[in-house]
Amino acid sequence: MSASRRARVFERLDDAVLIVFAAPVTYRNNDVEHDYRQDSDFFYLTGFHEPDASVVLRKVGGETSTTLFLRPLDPEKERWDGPRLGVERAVTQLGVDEAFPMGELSQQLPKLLEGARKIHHALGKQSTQDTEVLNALKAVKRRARLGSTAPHAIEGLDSTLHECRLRKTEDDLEPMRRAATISSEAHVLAMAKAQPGMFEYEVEAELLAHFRRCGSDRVAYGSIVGSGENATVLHYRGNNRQMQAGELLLIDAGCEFGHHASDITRTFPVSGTFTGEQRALYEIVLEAQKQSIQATKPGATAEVIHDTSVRVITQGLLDLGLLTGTLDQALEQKTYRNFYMHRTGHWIGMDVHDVGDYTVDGAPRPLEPGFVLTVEPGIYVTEQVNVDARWKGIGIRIEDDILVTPTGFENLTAATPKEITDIEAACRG
Ligand SMILES: [Mn+2]
Repeated sequence: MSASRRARVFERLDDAVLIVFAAPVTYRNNDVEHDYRQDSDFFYLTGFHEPDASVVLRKVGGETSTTLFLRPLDPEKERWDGPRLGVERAVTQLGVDEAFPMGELSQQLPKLLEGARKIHHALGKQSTQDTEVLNALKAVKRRARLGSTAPHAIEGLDSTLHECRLRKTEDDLEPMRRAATISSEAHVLAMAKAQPGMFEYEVEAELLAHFRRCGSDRVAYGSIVGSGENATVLHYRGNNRQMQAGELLLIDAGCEFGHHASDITRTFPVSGTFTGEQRALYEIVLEAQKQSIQATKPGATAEVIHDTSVRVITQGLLDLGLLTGTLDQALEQKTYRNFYMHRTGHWIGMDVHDVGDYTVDGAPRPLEPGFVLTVEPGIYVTEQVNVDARWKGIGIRIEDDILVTPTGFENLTAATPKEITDIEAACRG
């Protein structure tokens, strides 16, 4: 799998060397580490879970090679932290051409850079990594005076590796579908479990338990479980309020499976039945989301998808009297932003906010088969907005993960109920 991924990256290299480092270990306090999660770029190229490693893809004169640097075996440390792959096994197990101990990177990297015109490296991400690359460049430049060629530019990973990650293949879609299924089930479970009087964290616990029970490694991002007015806080993280009868509960939660993310938002009534106001706003968001999903196809842009939602939401708010004036005025003056202030989606893949440029030559990027993006319009009526009190404190978002196919789209998270009758049925359990 990593070999075919590397092959696609090599197609985008031209007399260049691409360097990616494993995610560093970070500490919570003293010797207690934060949970380790491999860097997605590194994992894409290697399928390798260990920290303190680096991979170098070199393509010069049409010849390609992959060199991995990793921790050597260390029986004493392995007794504490578990087995390491080790240099000897790396070549056969990971299918790379060569492997060296990480300690030899500074010696080997200048040799790998020699003859290349360009370095692809995520400059500015980690200063220690930058130093490693710049020192190697300095070393090869010194040698260049003796006749060899040194790279004359450092470029990021956007035009090479990230273009590949943006285009999902079956190797990506299989874990993405699994993540989507697990997350979808968790949302259905949450709808059944949530009751007035429960705390938001009790619902969060149900989500997390289901993720882990299904073999998910971790959440793809911090879960948002926001009841009542908390649903209007876009990045609400407290998850500690007691839910009251008659309120809505907004859950934005998705698990990671096989290093791939899912991202689902659903909003449902804690008591199991929408009130009139909740229903009226919910139907607008649902219609906006459906129309935006329908607009998803090759050649369309994230801009078109966003504008579709904005138009439906603005018209809906005008119809209910939450906005005034004509549709054109409200769109022109952007008054809808008091209720809908975020974008309608983002790329999703190994990372929940995945890599990939959103514009090409300054223009919105046309979608291609294999792109996966979220479609997640919402309406949020905070206490500050000048509307009738009965609308206040209602926050609604509906989010699915949409794969662009040759003929249109496939909704990877379609199994999660979102029609009002289906949601109310799921709330009854
Ligand atoms: Mn999202």
